[in-house]
Amino acid sequence: MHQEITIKTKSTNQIVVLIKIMAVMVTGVAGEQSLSAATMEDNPQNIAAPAPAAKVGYNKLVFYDDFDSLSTIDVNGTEKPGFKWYVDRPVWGNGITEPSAYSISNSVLTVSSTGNSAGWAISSFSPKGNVGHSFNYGYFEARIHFNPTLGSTSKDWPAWWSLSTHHSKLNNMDHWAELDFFEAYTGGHADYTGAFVGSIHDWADGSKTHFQNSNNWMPLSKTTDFNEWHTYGCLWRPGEVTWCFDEVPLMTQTYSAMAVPVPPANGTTTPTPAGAFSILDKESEGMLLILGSGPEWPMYVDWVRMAKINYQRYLLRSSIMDNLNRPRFLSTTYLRIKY
Ligand SMILES: [Ca+2]
Repeated sequence: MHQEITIKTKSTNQIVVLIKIMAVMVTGVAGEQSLSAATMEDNPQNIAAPAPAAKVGYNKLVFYDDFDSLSTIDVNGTEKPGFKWYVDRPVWGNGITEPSAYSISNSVLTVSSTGNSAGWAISSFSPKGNVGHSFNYGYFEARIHFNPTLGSTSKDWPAWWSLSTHHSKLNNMDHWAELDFFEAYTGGHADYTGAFVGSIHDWADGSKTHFQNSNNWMPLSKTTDFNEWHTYGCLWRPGEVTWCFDEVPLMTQTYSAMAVPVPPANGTTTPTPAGAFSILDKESEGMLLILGSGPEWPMYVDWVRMAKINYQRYLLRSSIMDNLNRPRFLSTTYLRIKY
């Protein structure tokens, strides 16, 4: 899917109207949610976008954490703005993730969970505080290692994933999406097989209706050493998700509101209905990012990166106001949104 919009104007009145349109388009089409200026400033400009992202023009890093200190984590559970990671859990979860479940040493995050949290330890958004960062579309990547022999010891497993922010905040059970970038999936207290498990979940009707991509289970090479660093990535564009291991594409799921997804899904009804998975692109509040595992099975994370199209300059330009609080545009301007 490809969309390009170009608007040119010359009159001041037109520009004011356009600025309002741009604000809607930037949040609604480009889909960035709640990204604070502080976070963007924290992103080192000299780090290139990951290759699978740059290849499709997602060349702007908009969320980044090298885990150099705990200062990016809301360790006190304030649920206030200013952090990249929060420790409260979705509204149906009890308590917060305790400090024993995460630590940082030598620029590496060790993360597990406090238990009974479905692998949710820290999240880019605070569901209870209603602050943080959620995303629509982009390339999501983490550099991770873990011990693959601990599967049988643990109810949960290393996971780097995302969930509907709206659902996490309100526990709305009508219809919501989950996008799992990578799971060392075991199902609980079982050996890890060495597969890259990457999934889209289309949940509805209080979980009674569920579709999941049928190609979500991709065995990796038998020689893969999970104790070594690897990158686990997921490229999400409108109607298309591709999972990547060490930046090499593994599998792709396409979908649309009007057609049966390709490949067809596994789920509660067969054949797969048209429109399955398209809920992912309709999440108005975006998806929050989650890192976690079981208490017995820690996951080590060097960094997290998230890249998407470079539209920041439009946000910056539309935020320049004169002393009467009018947007300042003195010359011809144009808007281009491309994805
Ligand atoms: Ca690091």
